[in-house]
Amino acid sequence: MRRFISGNINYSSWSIRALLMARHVGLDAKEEIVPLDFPETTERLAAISPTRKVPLLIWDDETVWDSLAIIEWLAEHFPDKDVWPAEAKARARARAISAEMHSGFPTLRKACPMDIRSRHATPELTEALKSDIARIDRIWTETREAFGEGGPFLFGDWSAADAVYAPVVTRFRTYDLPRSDRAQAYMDAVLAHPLMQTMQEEAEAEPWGITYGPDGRKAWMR
Ligand SMILES: N[C@@H](CCC(=O)N[C@@H](CS)C(=O)NCC(=O)O)C(=O)O
Repeated sequence: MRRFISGNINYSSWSIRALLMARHVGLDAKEEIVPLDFPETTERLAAISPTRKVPLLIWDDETVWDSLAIIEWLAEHFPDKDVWPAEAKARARARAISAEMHSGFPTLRKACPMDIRSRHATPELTEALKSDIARIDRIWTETREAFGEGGPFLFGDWSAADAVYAPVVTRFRTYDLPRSDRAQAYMDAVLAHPLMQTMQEEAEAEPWGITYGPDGRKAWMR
């Protein structure tokens, strides 16, 4: 029995990174959503996830948690699906920029929580936020310049690196963050990808909302 458990498509950026790649490889798994920030959420997650977090891949008797670990699992089990770029230098760069996203950009994450279907005012562009934004713009433009010749994505064809940055692309759109023309062209390609179009539709259809207030996050039914 294979199950892929994620949080809300609209809000759970870690979930959609791994889910995009699960769908990219055609993973045959039952997709389930545990909506975040309801009173029962932690208990529901504790019953299945050692970290009480999503995403989570249950693969027969193996449980894999953490978005990057799931992506690596998919890369191992679907070697013909080009989860990472095929060429070694490109693959190394793809892993480096994905690890950088996974462990960094706390200011951007805090100031601009993912909310795919909504549009919000641009937050105050503090030096820390400007620095995160500039670094991301540089990652997109430099990677495309060095490796993107064969197509519109970071390494030409769609890869895990694009899935890792997809929630950042939607944040740039949601909060209308400043970006270069080349970053905009990359964003347009990501947002037009069929897997992203499907996620956009799913995010719009979800019945759950989350409000970010001074007392933390609160879930509600739309
Ligand atoms: N490093 C983890 C982060 C996972 C994470 O923080 N997931 C959030 C949702 S995006 C979560 O499950 N939160 C649990 C909760 O809010 O109760 C990964 O990459 O998968």
